[in-house]
Amino acid sequence: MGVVNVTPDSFSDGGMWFTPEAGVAHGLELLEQGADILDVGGESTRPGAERTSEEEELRRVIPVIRELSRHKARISVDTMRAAVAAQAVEAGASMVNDVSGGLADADMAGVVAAAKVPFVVMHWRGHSDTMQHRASYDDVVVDVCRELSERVADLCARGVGRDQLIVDPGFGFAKLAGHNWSLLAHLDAVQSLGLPVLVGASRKTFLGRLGVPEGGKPLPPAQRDAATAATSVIAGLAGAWAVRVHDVASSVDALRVVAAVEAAR
Ligand code: PMM
Repeated sequence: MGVVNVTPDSFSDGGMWFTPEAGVAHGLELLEQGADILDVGGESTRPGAERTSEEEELRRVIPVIRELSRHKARISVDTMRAAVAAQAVEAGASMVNDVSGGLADADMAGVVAAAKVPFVVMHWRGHSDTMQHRASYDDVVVDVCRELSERVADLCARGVGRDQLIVDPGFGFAKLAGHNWSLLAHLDAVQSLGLPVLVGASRKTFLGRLGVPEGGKPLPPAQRDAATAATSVIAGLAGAWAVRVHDVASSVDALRVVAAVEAAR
């Protein structure tokens, strides 16, 4: 899954693909590199970010989705808003990726149930302006799996089919570096929820801190792609359904290695 952020302020590539034309061109480039799905988002969720208005989010994502879907791309919309999800599906998206797992907008479950499209349920504890205050766990792996299964039960009770759901442990969302490493080390626990698993570790700060002395500045996001590809290998070996990445080419290569090794077992 290749990331198309149509935002001025995403932490990893903010502003680079902000016009509709740039967003579409970037999406096409990711398809060339081997992406199976394009995840189009119009609201930054970096730690500390404030919310984008619904009107602005729609203005950003709908033209890009409409144009990319004319190129037969499989498109997911990265949104926490039911109205954006509904209009994105009308414009050609065939999947909804909600970092709040349906918690941010009470109408999301109904929209997804009616649209009958796959729905990514990410582990989430609150909006970006406050989420890092909520990074407290007894056992991060146990707690994240429990909270994800509660979301799954709630969504199913609201009419979403279990077969529509994909789960994501939410790297970097209400997580400190140690929490992210524990989750990456125990993806098998997330797999044991019995649903497809999406891993979104790409370019996140915990990767940029590797090899940097305590208190030093993390590597800039664009220099985290080799580390990201390593997380794609870990995800692939754990049996993840997909990885959500900014640099598609390096993760496609990494996953080809995993596939070749699996075939040789
Ligand atoms: N991370 C970001 C945005 N959307 N969606 C899912 N399912 N999982 C993630 O980990 C995730 C996401 C933030 O990263 P970005 O600003 O680079 O898009």
